Amino acid sequence: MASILPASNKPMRSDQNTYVGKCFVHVKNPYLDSMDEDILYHLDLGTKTHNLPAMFGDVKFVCVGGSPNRMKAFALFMHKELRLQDRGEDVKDICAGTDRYCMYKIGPVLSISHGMGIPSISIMLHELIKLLHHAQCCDVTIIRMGTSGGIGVAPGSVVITDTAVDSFFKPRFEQVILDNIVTRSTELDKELAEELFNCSREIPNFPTLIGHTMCTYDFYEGQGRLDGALCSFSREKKVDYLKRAYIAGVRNIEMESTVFAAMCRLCGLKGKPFMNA
Ligand code: R2B
Repeated sequence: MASILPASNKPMRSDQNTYVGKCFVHVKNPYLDSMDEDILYHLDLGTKTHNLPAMFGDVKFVCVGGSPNRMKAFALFMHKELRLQDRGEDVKDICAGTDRYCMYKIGPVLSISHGMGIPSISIMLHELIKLLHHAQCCDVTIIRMGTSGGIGVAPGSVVITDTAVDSFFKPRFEQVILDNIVTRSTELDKELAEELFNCSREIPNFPTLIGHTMCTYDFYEGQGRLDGALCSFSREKKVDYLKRAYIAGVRNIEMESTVFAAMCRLCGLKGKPFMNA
């Protein structure tokens, strides 16, 4: 890699995001290059205060999940699996200066929490994508490992998402930009889904399937729950909706997958939500 870096230490790229077969993480913001400093507010990192290429340049896998405790547990698990030399207790929260998200780096793996819902994961993804871009990371795979509600699957099953769909069962994410709605595709990497599925088959008693994941804006009314503070539909309407979701190929419901799929796709990250239903 070093031999293809020009003196500026910025990789030369044959187009916006590739160089000799490598896929860089790219941003689509013409203003960023002219900024003197990029502060990643919610990660407590920045281009002037931190040497991002030295800290993160070797990252190949990013695993994200809602809860900070779960992502710390995953980091410790990865530390054990990768048999790293340093002690597990040395796994430190890189974002400890903020209580918005937590982040752990274990060799080439980053483990990051994203909170609940589209707005929360979207803020984290903007800053994560800029971080990976500034760090000149290439060929990065990102996986969301989350909890979800299963539809017509055995409790505890793992659903590997092939397509993230919205509440109308459509493979799209509608981003409000100023006062416009911009529709973005939520297609995910099919090969990665197959690869993960094949891995799951090597593990005994690990019920896993590939299916669509529906992403809602809300945990209660949006997911047909009868126990929220507000509920204006009948049990029959709920069951009818969930049946139609099942027929459309939906096997689980959560609250982050559409924006995750849309943003990762636009910025050159091979992405996949992977969830426990
Ligand atoms: C799954 O679980 C959370 C709600 O309880 C939300 O983040 C999601 O997608």
